[in-house]
Amino acid sequence: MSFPKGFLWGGAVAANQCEGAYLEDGKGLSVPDMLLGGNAKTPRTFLPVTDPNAFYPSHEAIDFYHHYKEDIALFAEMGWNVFRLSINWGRIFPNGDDAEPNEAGLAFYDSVFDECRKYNIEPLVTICHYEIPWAIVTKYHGFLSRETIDLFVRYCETIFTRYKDKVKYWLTFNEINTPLMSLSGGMSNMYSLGLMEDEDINAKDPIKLSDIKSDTQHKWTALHHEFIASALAVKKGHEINPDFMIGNMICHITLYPLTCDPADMLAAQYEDDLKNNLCGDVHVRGEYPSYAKAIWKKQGVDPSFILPGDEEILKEGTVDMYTFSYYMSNCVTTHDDAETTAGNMSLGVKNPYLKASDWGWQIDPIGLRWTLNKIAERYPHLPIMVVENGFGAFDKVEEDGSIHDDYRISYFREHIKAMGEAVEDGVPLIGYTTWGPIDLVSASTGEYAKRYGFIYVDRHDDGTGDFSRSRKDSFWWYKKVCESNGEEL
Ligand code: BGP
Repeated sequence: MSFPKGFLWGGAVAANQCEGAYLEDGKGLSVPDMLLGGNAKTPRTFLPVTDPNAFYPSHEAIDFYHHYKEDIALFAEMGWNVFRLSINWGRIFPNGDDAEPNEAGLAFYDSVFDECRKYNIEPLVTICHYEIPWAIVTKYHGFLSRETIDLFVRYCETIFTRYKDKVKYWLTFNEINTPLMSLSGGMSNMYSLGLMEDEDINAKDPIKLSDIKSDTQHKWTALHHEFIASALAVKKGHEINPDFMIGNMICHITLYPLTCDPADMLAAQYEDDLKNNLCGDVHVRGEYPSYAKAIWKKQGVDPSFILPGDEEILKEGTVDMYTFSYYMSNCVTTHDDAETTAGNMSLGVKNPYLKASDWGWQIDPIGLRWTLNKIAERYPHLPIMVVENGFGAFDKVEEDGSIHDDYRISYFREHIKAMGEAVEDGVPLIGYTTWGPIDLVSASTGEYAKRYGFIYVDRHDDGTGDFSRSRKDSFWWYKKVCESNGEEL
């Protein structure tokens, strides 16, 4: 494999899934702080923090807040030159609309970025990774309100100004398209848009995430407001530092027609446009694509949320790079007898040629090569980065403390090979950050047991564990990959 010189190799985490310290140094509550744990069979539930005996995994997570120096040293040992992390909005503006930012929160990320720089690791910062301050949900219903656009832009201006010499790469919203995925409904509306109805906000008993109510018109309205917020942020960022590279972030679940029935082909095209393409088209081209109107018509949506002036804002705030997460693919069919499968907030049809993880996510490295080519053709010359890819699995710790995760190595080997082939195909791929390089809390299930890391963390779903870190076999393997620029797989 020959990856371009200077290719970015590293890993990705989100603040709410690793930091813990959920109320420390002035941080306010954010959406994930309201979520209890679940597992592959039992869905996560939502309960506004009222129950002192309940276990909220994000409250302590893996305590990155107090272990970041040790963790970044381990990342450096693997030979990384990039680390994707998110800033937890609630550390900077605890209530979202505070008059002044929280200095302790700003100082924390100063230290994290300084630590990265010490090892020549470039931080890649997600500005909002499912971390909308809870007060913005209760007071403004998240991005349903246009006031939240201003709150977001002020938050961006604050961090862009503060870190303008420490951070070059930024992503506005993590997986902005998940509210358009079929399984997500209320769950990703809440996660992604901060959108909840009062009845759910005031729940006294745990609610299954899949039961959180969602309204289609509200969803599209809030999503439009995120597009506007993202475009304004890009514009503001470039005013503060013209060298900033600011990207979007799409959850790309590659979709194939199950059969060569033309009706399946058409259905797959519709689903692909809705779920994978629409958000990227708005971010990259600065306008809604032609097919958006047909989707809104089909879903009974009135696009009157597009106000005069919005179209200009979208045009002026197009992104500098396209980034996406890639874990799996799904099939689409119009035939009734197909076997369905769920994974990564999406419901799909099983692909008879693919195996799946213990959580049902279908493993498809060739799909990554296909997807990279598709994106490169759709948005010519735009730099592309794969900013999440990984394998959630149960790990077994041997008596001597070693962890032989060859299944994880083989998942990564095949996906990195596919990226190398895509580079040879001509795709302008500039970097790769694996998901959860250190074990952390799963977003969909809230588990610790669904482990992604090269680094094991002693922390478990019953709340036990001493947070100690240790290297899995995959740690040594990925170190070799990073140090050889992808040549040694
Ligand atoms: C993506 C999210 C991440 C992450 C990952 C793995 O959708 O951006 O936050 O968690 O998926 O998913 P899970 O944690 O549910 O296994």
